[in-house]
Amino acid sequence: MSHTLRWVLILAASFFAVSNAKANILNGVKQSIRNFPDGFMFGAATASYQIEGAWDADGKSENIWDRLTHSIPCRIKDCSNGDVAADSYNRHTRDVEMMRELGLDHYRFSLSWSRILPTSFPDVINDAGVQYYNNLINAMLKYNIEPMVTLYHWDLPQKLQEMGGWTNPHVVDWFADYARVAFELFGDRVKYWMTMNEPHEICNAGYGGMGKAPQLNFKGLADYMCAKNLLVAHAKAYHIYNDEFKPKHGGVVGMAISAGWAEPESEEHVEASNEALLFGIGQYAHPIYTKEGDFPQIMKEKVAVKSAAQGYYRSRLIEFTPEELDMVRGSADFFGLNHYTSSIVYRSNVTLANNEDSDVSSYQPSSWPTSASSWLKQVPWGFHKLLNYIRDTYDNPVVIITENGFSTLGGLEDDERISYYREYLNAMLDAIEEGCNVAGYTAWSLMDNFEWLEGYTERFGLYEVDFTSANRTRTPRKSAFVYKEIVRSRALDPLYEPNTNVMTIDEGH
Ligand code: GBH
Repeated sequence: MSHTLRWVLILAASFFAVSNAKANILNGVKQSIRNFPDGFMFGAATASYQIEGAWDADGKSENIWDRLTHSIPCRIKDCSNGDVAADSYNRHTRDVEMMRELGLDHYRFSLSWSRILPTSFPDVINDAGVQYYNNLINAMLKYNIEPMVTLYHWDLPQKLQEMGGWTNPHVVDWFADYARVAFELFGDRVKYWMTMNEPHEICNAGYGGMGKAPQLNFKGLADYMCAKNLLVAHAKAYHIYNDEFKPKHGGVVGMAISAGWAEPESEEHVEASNEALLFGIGQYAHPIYTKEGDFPQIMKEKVAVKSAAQGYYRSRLIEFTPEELDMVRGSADFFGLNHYTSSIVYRSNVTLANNEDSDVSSYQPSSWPTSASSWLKQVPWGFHKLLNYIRDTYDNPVVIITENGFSTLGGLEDDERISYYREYLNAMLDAIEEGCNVAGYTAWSLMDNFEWLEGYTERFGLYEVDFTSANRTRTPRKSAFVYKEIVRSRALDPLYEPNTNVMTIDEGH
């Protein structure tokens, strides 16, 4: 089936989302099987630095996570790093076998910029690095698994960081050149592209705070410079693909935006909830997915007023030029959504301290089921509300859930993860029934991996990885068997109990 045709069918299918009587998994009152729409795509995701290892193999150069983990080792909770990680650079055959076992329609992974372009620029293309991705992509296609590729999942070449990274406006061209190289190398086979993974984490955690490399910790300034440059870089890559590659390859380009749902504490905090969403998802989605484009109006006003009161000569939020605004507006074929959790928000005192711009505070009640990650609680109704918000705010775009998942401390019996997946998929089906245009779902993660500052202490994998074994043995968890059955049957059966003795390769793969 042609790619465009398949896309049209997915769109049509979501309008006729078939579903049996609503299953009530939460209360266990009525347990029934719910079907997913025809053409719905199931996948799993990873990211280069988190799984590949081979940090300096075959000509790869240093990136900002290599630098962070090597220069300040115990910045990472278990003093670990991604030098070897799950060793996927040497194990793509096993990785593809796992995808076949699960029966995945697609696999989302990211490219390592410094593995493909060791100088950061297109003057030197590292054949060995390219070969690794070719091997991976070709093996997937052989078994009918659609590659979904993220160009940038947080591992910026170190040299570019030393020139300011995402705060340097030239990053627009640096990224556009890298994107072009990737489209040229892999565009004949890769039809789904994401430019960035989670701009909010890149800019707000990496430049505004200490949550991610490069830990610049310059809130309200560096994060806003990053945000603007990153959006323009994304848009430039989008237009390169759209103008030069789409005509021959017919693929699609989007971004994976992270968003939690912000539930108002009470009626009087509805405005705070609205603002939390505009400062969160809106900061990055509004410029791309609304008709008017640009950062949300309320955000522009708030930052401008505070900046003036603080004595700055101009708003800390960097404005787009009219040309940039046009370039960014509409620069996506789909809405990639990474969603994990929700919080309760309330209006907090307006403050000028520490460049706090949103005047909203949040918390998660301790009664919400918790994971191994401090920030991640199981709140399926928040997913449902967020999907409806995206439908209403961004004119019902095609949404691909590009990440969703749950962490444990390890172990093969992961009933909490199973419960999380079932309840979130159930909430997603509610949203689809209500007209949300969700075309696919991607579990985070295919396998355990380097969980950034948490090292290997928090595990998100459907497959457990033994990081102490030389060959990084992968073993399916109970959740892998349950996910496999969901993908096989295209249905959610809350009572299904897997036989976890033997994992087989799915028919058709
Ligand atoms: C994703 O980000 C990443 O794309 C992926 O690489 C990662 O492995 C996966 O999630 C699991 O973490 O102030 O302490 O509450 C998730 C993004 C990370 C955003 C945690 C919110 C909360 C930090 N989220 N973060 S905290």
